[in-house]
Amino acid sequence: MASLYDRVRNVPAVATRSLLWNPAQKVAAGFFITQEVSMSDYKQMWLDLGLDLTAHDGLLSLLGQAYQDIFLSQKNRPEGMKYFDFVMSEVHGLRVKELMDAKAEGRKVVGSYCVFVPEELILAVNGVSVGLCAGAEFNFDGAEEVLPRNLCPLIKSAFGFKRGLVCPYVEASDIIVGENTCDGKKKAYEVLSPMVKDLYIIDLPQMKSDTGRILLREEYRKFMTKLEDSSGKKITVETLKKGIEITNAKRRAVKRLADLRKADPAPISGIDALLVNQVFFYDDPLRFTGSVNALCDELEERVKKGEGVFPKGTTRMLISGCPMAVPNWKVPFVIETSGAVIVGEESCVGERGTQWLTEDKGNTVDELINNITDRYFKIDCAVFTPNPSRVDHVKEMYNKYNAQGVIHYSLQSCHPYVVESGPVEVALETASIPTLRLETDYSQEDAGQLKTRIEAFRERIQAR
Ligand code: BJ8
Repeated sequence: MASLYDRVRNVPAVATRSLLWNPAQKVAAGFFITQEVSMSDYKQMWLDLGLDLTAHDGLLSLLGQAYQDIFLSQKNRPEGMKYFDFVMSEVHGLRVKELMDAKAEGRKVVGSYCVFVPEELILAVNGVSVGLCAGAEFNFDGAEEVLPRNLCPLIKSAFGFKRGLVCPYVEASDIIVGENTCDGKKKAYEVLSPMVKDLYIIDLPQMKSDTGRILLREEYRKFMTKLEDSSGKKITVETLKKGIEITNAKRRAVKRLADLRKADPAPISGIDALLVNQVFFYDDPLRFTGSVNALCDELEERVKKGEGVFPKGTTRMLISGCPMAVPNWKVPFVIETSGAVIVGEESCVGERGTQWLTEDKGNTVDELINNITDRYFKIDCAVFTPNPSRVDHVKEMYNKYNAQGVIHYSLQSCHPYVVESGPVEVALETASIPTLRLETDYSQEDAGQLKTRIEAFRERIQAR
């Protein structure tokens, strides 16, 4: 089967750029356009960033079609999702233009691949934090020229995008922050280093011990210095408190959204809620927070009226496992087209990444760094050993969201999550929580097989 990279090169010119909406569609979506940017402006921006325009146009076109099929074809979508449709329609356009404008004002764009990179610190130097492209099977041939074939698709995707010159975020980043988490990422950053202008690595502990916490705090202090040196701005109590406030507000908004999914019928589909959690990593934080809260206002009304996206009584699933970066929508789409609704994500693109707030009390930068360390040290990524709080969190979410089954999702060759999936399944099944373990990649080849297994799992739940 042709890879996404091969397919984008064969997209007819007339079909290109369908992901970018025209102005009338933007107005219809309720987006306030202060500045109209022409297509030729974008083209020049992408050229200036060094993108491969042919491959990039083809990629946008295919993503546009996928978006239409997966998101826009849903019934009973909340009106508030139009904002997120708009953001996605401009994810390589207007949002990148905003980043370029921020850079022109002297602000630093900081790209990353992990939720251990504290946005609070980036905001404290008036920087812009963005997640980098790693969610599609794009140019894996190019990635496999420098990486082993049997590596996690998320890492190969990051290299495929970079080497195929189609990710404007990685090209716009002044600093790319890597982290010593899994072995795959840790070693891949060594290979990435000569390909990007400024790669900074945060060392992370592997155990939740006292020394582990000290290491994390020292690493965050060093990262703070790196940001100060790069931006020429000193972090103060005031700027750091502001960064904490903005980041916490984002987290509160997505927690509010998560809470509304307790209702039956679910007021929003899992695939739309996942999209909101994905946009979390790209959008302007204040605008994002306002848009999520507006969506929640609407969902509250739906819950009061007993309205939902699927009929009351639809089988409720929780997803747990590896993060799903844009446009990794395969498994949620298969679940929600197999007679079930997803009511929560125990994932870094979901509650694992957002459940904790950062304490904002403190009179010194040092005290605030301690608060940031305390907050991030609670993240129960499977790279930690042992990692018992993750199972506790899955159980808690299962009860809180009135789920009926857990689908554990691992990416192939992701050793931390694949290995941990066994003990997680045992712990959940022992607690009478039906669990299905899936291991997949970014291709579409196993979609049919996944559907068969998910439908059988749903039937097993219904027969209880
Ligand atoms: S905190 S989950 S975002 S490391 S899927 S690259 S673990 S082999 S993405 Fe992650 Fe940070 Fe942990 Fe979250 Fe490695 Fe697994 Fe690939 Fe992964």
